[in-house]
Formats: sequence, C-alpha cells, structure tokens
Amino acid sequence: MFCYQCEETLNGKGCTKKGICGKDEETANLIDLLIYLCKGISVRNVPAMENGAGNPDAGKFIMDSLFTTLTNVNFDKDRYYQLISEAIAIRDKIPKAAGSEHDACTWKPKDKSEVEEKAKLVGVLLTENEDVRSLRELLVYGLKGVSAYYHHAAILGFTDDEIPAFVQKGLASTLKDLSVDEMTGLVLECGGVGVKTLELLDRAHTTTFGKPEITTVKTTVRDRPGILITGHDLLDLKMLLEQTKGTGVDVYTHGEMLPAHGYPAFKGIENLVGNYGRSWWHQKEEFESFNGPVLITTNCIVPPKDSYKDRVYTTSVVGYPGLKHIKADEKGHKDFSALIEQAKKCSPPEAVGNESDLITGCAHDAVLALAGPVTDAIKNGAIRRFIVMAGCDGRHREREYYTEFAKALPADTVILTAGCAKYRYNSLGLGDIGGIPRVLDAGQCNDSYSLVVIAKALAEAFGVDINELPVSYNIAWYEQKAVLVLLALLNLGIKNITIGPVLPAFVSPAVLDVLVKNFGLGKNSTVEEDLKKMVPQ
Ligand code: FS2
Ligand code: SF4
Repeated sequence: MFCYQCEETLNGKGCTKKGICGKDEETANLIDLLIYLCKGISVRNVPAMENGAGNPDAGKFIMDSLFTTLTNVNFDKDRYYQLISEAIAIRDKIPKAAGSEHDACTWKPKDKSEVEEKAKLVGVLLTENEDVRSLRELLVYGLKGVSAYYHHAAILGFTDDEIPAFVQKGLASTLKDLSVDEMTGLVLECGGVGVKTLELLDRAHTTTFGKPEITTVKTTVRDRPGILITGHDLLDLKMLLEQTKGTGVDVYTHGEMLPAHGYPAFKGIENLVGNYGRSWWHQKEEFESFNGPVLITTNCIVPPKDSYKDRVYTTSVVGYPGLKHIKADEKGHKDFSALIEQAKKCSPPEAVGNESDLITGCAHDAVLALAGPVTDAIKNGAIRRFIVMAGCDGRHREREYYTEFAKALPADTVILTAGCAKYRYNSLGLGDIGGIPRVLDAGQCNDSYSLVVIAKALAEAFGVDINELPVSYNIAWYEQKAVLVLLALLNLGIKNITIGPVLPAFVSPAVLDVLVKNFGLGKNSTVEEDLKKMVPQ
C-alpha cells in the first residue's frame, strides 16, 4: 500500500502499512485497483461515447466509486470487492478502443485471490517519475472532489453530462504519456469543472431547500432521546426529519451538517433541536456521549469504538465493516425506522460542554442581501479586510494555528468560511461589525461556491480585479474535496493563497515550483508572520 492523498498521511510522506485514517493495507490496495479499473473504463468509454456506442451511465458509476475512495468514506473491503466486479462488468460491455489496449482495459481476475494480488501492483507508485505522478495524482484527487460534489447535486436531480465526461477524460489521461504542459492544463481544467460542479450543487441545494438565511443555532440538549446526523447529505436529513416527526425522537446535526439549520426547509421543525459537538474527528467522544443512534451520510467517519458501534448507521457511499447500512430503494427513499426504534430505547444526549450558540447560513444570497452595509463598511474602514479561512479540520496539533490566527485577527476583519475548518473558531464569540457577523459561515465545504460568488460580487461593486480586493486566503486542507476547492480558486485566477497546516505530500518540488511561480501559492507560517502578510497595516 502507498497512499498520500490526505493531509494526515504518515510523516508527511505516505501511509505504507496502515492508514492514519484507519484503512488497512488490503482495503487501501483495493481502492487502488478500483481507481485503476475506473481509468480503464474511461479509456474505453470516452471514444465510445463520441461515436454513440458508449455507456452513458458509466460516469455515474465511476464518480460514485471515486467518492467512495475519498479519505474517511468507506472502509468496507466487501464493498470494494463488489465495486471491482461491477467495474469489470461495465468495462467489458463497452467496445474496445482502437489500437492496443492498456492493461486497465483488459485485466480480468479468475478469482478473489487474483484481485487481491493485482491490487498490490496498481497503486500510485506505478508511475515512477515523481513529477508525472504528482500531476496525475493532483488530477485524480481533484476528480474525487468533483465526484463528491456532483453526487450531492445528482441525487437532488441536478445533472450536467459535461461533468462526468470530464471526469472520464481526466482519468483516461492518467494512463497516457502526456507532456507536463498537457497534464498541468488538465489539472487547471479540473478546477474549472469544479467551479461548474459547485455551482450546480449550489443550485440543487437552494432550489430544493431554499436560500440559506443567517441563523443562530443552539448547541444545548433536550431531555428526550435523539438521533445524530453527520456528513453532508441534506436529502438524508430531510427524510430523517419526515420520519421522526411526532415520534418523540429529536434530531441533532453534527459536523458538516450544521449549515442545514440555515435552510428555510429545515426551519421551524419542532424536533430539529440544534447542533451537537464539533468537527468530524471529535466523534469518538461525541458519539459516545450522544447516547442515541448516529447516521453517517458521507465523510468523515472515524473507526468506531465498540462502546457505541451498535448504534452507528452508514448510508450511501459510506461504509465500515460491522456497521448497519441503510440503502435507498429504487425511488431513492430510505427507511430510518430502525434508528428511530433504537433511539426510543436510548438515554437523551449528554451535554458536550461547549454550549455557545453558533451562526451559520451566511451563504451568498444572505451575504449579498447585506451588500449595501458590507460595501459601506469597507468604504468607511469599519471592515479592513476579509480572510477566507475555508476548508477542513483535522487532528494535527498544528491546526491550533487556525484558532490562534482567528483570535489574533484585528476587530475590523471578517472571516469568510465554509467547511468543517470553522469549528476551530466559530465558538470564540468574535462578535460582529455593525451587525455583520465576524465569522460568516457560508456552509459546508460543499458550499465553497458561495465564497466565490461573494468575492466576485465585491470585485464588481468596487470595479476591481478579484485579486485587488481586501481579501486574503488562508485555507486549511485535509482531504480531496479541499484539493478541488483549491484548484477551483486557482482556475478563477485567485493568487497568493496560503494553505496549511502542511503542504500536500503529493505535490512534488517541481510541481510546487510551478504553483508558486504562477499563483503565488504558499504554506502558512506563524500567526504573527501570516498576520503581517494577510492583514497589512
Ligand atoms: Fe470536513 Fe471531512 Fe467537508 Fe471534508 S467532514 S474534512 O471530508 O468534507 O470538510
Ligand atoms: Fe493515509 Fe490519508 Fe491515505 Fe488514509 S487517506 S491511508 S491517512 S494518506
């Protein structure tokens, strides 16, 4: 096994025996094989689609497979064996591409042991040249991000054929000998497809659930049993709320589900109590003290403790051996009655100890409704600068930097955030500037598009280039959706982005050099140094 796709990779180099995330060697290898086969499908399907003989549904399979392989989504070997069989079946129904075919298009196992053996041979290190490997993996991780965001839009009925077509073109490219310029071009194009996908998802969410409103969310608990829902899937939340109505069972959001409270569709629901706990990596303590069933709709899942394992349920692309899995029926309906019945027998949640109210729902429509006061505040100096602090949270001690940075920001600055990175500073009580919250939480990492819309609108209002705005970017990354958000920002021409807490292990020195020279991308430093740079006097 060799995996270096996330920020917590071992020693900043790569996980080789077991993932820091908890993935074991066999699972990590199966993930490599699944991706390899998705590349093989793509090599066949791209030309076949052009001449009308392709499989229009292959894109969906590939993208759901890529989502499954994100850090902290699916640890279930059986699921990977099954996906590998499905991949071969899909691939083999697509007409062969002209000329001699790559092994990924033709390899077929006789039995499970051949699958296991092959899986050891087709990983990241198959590409020997460090820079080629870096560009290929950067593209694959960006495509994983596209796939995750597209999945959420697609289940709400919002699709765009150009997006799965690009994912297949991108995957197929990684089996070809391309020039550095061609590979770099595809990486940047992936950022553009990311913008498009995020826009599609934004439309899917706001059309289905309404436009988010700035909302104060309670974090206290009630004296009734509850179900905790985490991950990013708002449709699952909707179904859960419909099914728990009138049952005496409360629902609490966790982690990336917090922004749900800002949507009109989820307002005024008697049993949607509030948010419980913090970001994903606190779940071992928080799932324990919650006492009731937990529904994990997407990443990030942490290998569960035996003490609460029997009340954790996964759904959709998420999986973990031994956990109960809720499948959708052919109409997309999910039956959560098992969770509801189990909840009734559970104790109410215990308070977690940080019960300050949280503000969310500061998505583009809500913030642009304040466009007048915001531009006035910039003009009269009440707001000196915006700092985009979007992204992920994670376990590394270095991430305390983000709390310290937020605390040290002068009172005339505003944080624009999205993603679970916000938990590092959203309960600090940073106040407001003339009624504008100093932490504007646009939502999940899935809602990063809002930050782009806000920045573009400000640039237009002031008649300046996006890079001339009083905005700095201090992004925290962890997994591959954040990689895609970064590529999207680069595609929009945003310069001088700072990322941390460490640089991605998969970016080779030569590729980093290109990113530094062309985009001014850099790693964060100390709070003092970065404040000097990002909030000039
Ligand atoms: Fe957070 Fe985890 Fe949102 Fe990432 S809950 S780090 O995969 O998706 O941000
Ligand atoms: Fe390691 Fe991250 Fe890969 Fe898990 S996802 S195996 S922690 S690099």
